[in-house]
Amino acid sequence: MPETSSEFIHARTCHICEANCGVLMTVRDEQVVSVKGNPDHVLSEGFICPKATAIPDLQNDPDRLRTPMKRNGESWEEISWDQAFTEIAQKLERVKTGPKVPAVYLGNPNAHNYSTNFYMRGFLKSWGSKGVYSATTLDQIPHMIAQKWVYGHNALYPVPDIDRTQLMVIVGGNPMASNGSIWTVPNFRNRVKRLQERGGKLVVIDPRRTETAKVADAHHFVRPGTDTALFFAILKSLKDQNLTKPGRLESMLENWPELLTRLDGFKMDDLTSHCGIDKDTIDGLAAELGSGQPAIMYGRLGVSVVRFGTLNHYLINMINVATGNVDREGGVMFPNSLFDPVERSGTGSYGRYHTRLKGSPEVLGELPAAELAAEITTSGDGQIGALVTIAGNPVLSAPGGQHIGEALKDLELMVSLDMYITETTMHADYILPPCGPLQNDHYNLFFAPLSIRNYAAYSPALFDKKDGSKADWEILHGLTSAMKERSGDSSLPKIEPKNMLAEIIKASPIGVTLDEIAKHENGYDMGPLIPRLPERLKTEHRKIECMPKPVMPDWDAFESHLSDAVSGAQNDNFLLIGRRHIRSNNSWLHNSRRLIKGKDRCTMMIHPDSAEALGLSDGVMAKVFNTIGSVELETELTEDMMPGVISIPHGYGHGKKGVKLSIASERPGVSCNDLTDPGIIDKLSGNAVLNGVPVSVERL
Ligand SMILES: Nc1nc2c(c(=O)[nH]1)N[C@H]1C(S)=C(S)[C@@H](COP(=O)(O)OP(=O)(O)OC[C@H]3O[C@@H](n4cnc5c(=O)[nH]c(N)nc54)[C@H](O)[C@@H]3O)O[C@H]1N2
Ligand SMILES: Nc1nc2c(c(=O)[nH]1)N[C@H]1C(S)=C(S)[C@@H](COP(=O)(O)OP(=O)(O)OC[C@H]3O[C@@H](n4cnc5c(=O)[nH]c(N)nc54)[C@H](O)[C@@H]3O)O[C@H]1N2
Ligand code: SF4
Ligand SMILES: [Mo]
Repeated sequence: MPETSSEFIHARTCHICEANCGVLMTVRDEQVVSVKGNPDHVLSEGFICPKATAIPDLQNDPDRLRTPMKRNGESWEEISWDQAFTEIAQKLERVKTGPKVPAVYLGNPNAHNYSTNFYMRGFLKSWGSKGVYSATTLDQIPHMIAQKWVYGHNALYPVPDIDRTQLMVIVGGNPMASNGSIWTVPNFRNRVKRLQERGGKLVVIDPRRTETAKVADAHHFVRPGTDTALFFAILKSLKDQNLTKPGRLESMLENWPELLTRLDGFKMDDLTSHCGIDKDTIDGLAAELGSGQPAIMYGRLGVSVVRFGTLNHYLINMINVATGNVDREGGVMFPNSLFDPVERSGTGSYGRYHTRLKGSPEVLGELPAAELAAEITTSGDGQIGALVTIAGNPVLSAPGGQHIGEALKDLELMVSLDMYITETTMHADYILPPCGPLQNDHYNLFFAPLSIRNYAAYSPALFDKKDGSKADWEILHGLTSAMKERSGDSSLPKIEPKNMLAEIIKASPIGVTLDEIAKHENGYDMGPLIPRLPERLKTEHRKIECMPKPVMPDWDAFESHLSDAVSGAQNDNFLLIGRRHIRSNNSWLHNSRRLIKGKDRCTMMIHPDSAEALGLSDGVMAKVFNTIGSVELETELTEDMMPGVISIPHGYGHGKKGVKLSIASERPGVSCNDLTDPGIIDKLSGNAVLNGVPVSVERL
């Protein structure tokens, strides 16, 4: 409640991560003076993490750009929006008349900004790029393509119904730090407590004893990059123990017996020795998953950004099918969202065109970000000459990022929509900064289809844009209009995204308006998830496909990989994995003093036994290297690491000359993506391989 006439409470959704928590901001004299969790929010129940308290820091950060910037040699010049749009359109046209082509890189924050997306398609068309390189191919495209092949649509996300399950198995995810991913599950910690209070269990499988493993009932180490063997072993064990019980799904399955038969090709011993989890443990897990109770197998980044990422997600879905836990309360379920990507868009393309150099297929319109550097630097027809990056930082986020940084210097035109001069945008010719986060409104457009309840939330902007700033969508509108004008096309109408959203919601069969939703400051709750199959299936035969043909080449490839691994000698290399911290978000929250305080987080975690063999002790500088690159950073000894594995977080490396992040560069850290290999991808999806990377370690 307002205490003085100029003080009020502003309720909004935190836009930083997928949890979409409800926050309450006390605003006094046009300044946010406190940020708290909204106790009445239907999903987050009062929970927030420290990142939400940094939203005002982002709004007020003096390093945040307020006007368009044009490069002038080594320095930057402030220019007007009109000048920026006109010059960019002109220069793009020049590139297009030459032999080179324009390209696009889309970063993660685009998913958190509903309005940008309404202007994206038109922009991409005018910019003239075939497909986009994106953070999706550093992340979740294996989920999306597995869903397309199994359920018939890339947006049919099977969401863990944690509030009604009895067993949750998390493989390669750390929601205690990440707050959940492809799974909008705010207040994860308390949901786990409630699961445990009702006699249920959380099991974590991860090469690090993570924050999530520490609140779990059981944790098992797995050798990085070998979970495919684990998933096959669980399926095989379910079969051998007579526990495959799809139940009500039975009549919806296509090629189910064929899948079960093909499992006979594996020897259990090979599978268990490859992943490093013994047969008893696997049989025990299978018995619990297949006991008939509501149970969930869920995998995230640790099993996505690996060589067999798509095969992994297909197998996870098959385990949930085998135990009858797809489309079941307490299993994985399909949310019902007002903006329904399943009904509104096609099922997504695959292989309509291929990358020029490596011939990787376009997947849902996306191209592997791992291949971006080579596509810029390798001459020939189709070489990239102009690039726009929208809310992305591939130099720190993509494999072999240092090579992307070098490649960006070769571009004839580079434009970045970003509010900071980062490791990536420092190479741009123009940086176009969006308004501050509190000048945007918010709607959970992409996260409703991933949420643990059917719900919607709209929050208005807190501050206006009288300061002359533009939202991302307005920048896209300005650029598109300028490009259209130059090519003699009619101009682009400027429609408020909120109005477009209102139309979409009005058209939904649920029968509610955006105005109505906006009145619900605590979120508009439409209840728990409900069973929706078979009606929702979009495969041609309207069944769940258990042996999708496009997956099979990697099934075969895994079989030969497994036999090589089993017969081959162990090498002395370490395997590098990543990690996330609750006070950080990818590469871009390191400029908030309150978030970076405490000890340095960009360290190399290693097990004491592994360290001893190398003469490394706590705090000592180590060199980590391979054929891709080399970094030097502090050692952090911890029994939480699996021996033979090291962990370095991504998103650091702010020490490059030209970066303007004054707080972040005080403790810049190093980029683990200077070590990840752009030459290896998940073949089916084009996704990067960022975990399980072979490296050598030395004491400095
Ligand atoms: N080794 C390793 N690498 C990884 C990962 C890993 O686990 N390990 N994780 C991968 C994953 S999952 C992802 S999603 C990618 C992320 O990859 P990217 O999306 O390329 O990187 P971010 O660090 O999220 O960069 C976001 C950029 O957008 C800017 N930004 C923030 N908000 C806005 C906004 O509202 N508008 C605009 N225009 N700009 C904005 C920020 O300043 C920042 O420069 O990284 C991947 N890289
Ligand atoms: N605080 C914070 N929250 C975030 C982000 C952030 O940067 N910081 N980023 C957001 C983004 S873009 C995303 S995509 C999500 C990611 O969300 P999560 O996937 O939950 O987050 P990660 O911490 O990357 O978890 C991956 C886990 O996989 C483990 N792992 C690594 N390799 C392997 C392997 O081979 N096998 C197995 N089984 N496990 C392995 C790692 O040790 C790690 O614990 O988080 C989102 N939320
Ligand atoms: S978990 Fe933290 S960053 Fe994510 S939405 Fe909630 S408050 Fe924001
Ligand atoms: Mo991500």
